[in-house]
Amino acid sequence: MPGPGPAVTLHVLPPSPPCRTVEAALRLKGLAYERVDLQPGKHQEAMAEIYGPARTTVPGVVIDGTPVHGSVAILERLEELAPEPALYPAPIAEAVHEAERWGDGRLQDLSRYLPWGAMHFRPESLGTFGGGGALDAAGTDYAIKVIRGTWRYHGLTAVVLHEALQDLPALLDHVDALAADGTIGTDHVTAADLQIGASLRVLLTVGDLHPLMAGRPGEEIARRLFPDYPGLVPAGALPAGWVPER
Ligand SMILES: N[C@@H](CCC(=O)N[C@@H](CS)C(=O)NCC(=O)O)C(=O)O
Repeated sequence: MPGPGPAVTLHVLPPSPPCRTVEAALRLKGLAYERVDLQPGKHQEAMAEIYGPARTTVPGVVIDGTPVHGSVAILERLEELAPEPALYPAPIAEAVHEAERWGDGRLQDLSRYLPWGAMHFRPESLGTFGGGGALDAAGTDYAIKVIRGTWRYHGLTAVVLHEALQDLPALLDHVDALAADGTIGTDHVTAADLQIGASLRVLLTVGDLHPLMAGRPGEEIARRLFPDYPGLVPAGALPAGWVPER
């Protein structure tokens, strides 16, 4: 039987950082929702049917029959629907909007490139992302196919991966600055915490990135807000010298 709140259906690919962002926001707002896990590859057709032909990425939500597509638009809509607790608290709302949009850019790209990039070198670790251990030989054959397909889909090459790694230190410095000025990382969780924290949590699945991230505010936010995120590509996967020094 429908509850007193709006009817919310969330469409996701489960490991996706912006999907985690939206799910965390729904929980924070105390809104009941039904989550539909789409099948990678088939998700585009399903999303286009609901959200329109140009809107094939996840996440999307349908709220009382109205589709809203993309993590930023969804968080803004959730704020209208359930103003408390505020995702954009009044005194810092503008800074939070800006930081959220920043997090929806290059940092989110890296959260896709770097785990898939590192996995190329340790394909058996794909099994850990499903909550299991490293894959056996037959499983690794399958993982190699999946990882190759994902590299093709994202336009990943070794050069793209190397460039992404070189961009990471400046992005992490910006996260430090946002925490230092109180836009993220306080007890009051904002839209920017959820957007940035989800991407950083996925980056923590790459063991080679731990030295760059350890002990910094971004790591604390990511682990606090997204405690359960399986998967680890063991340190030493990426070619020597590709990860910048801290
Ligand atoms: N910036 C968008 C990103 C959407 C996006 O690229 N989502 C990825 C998952 S993280 C996706 O749908 N990938 C599959 C695809 O591109 O078809 C948002 O935050 O909603």
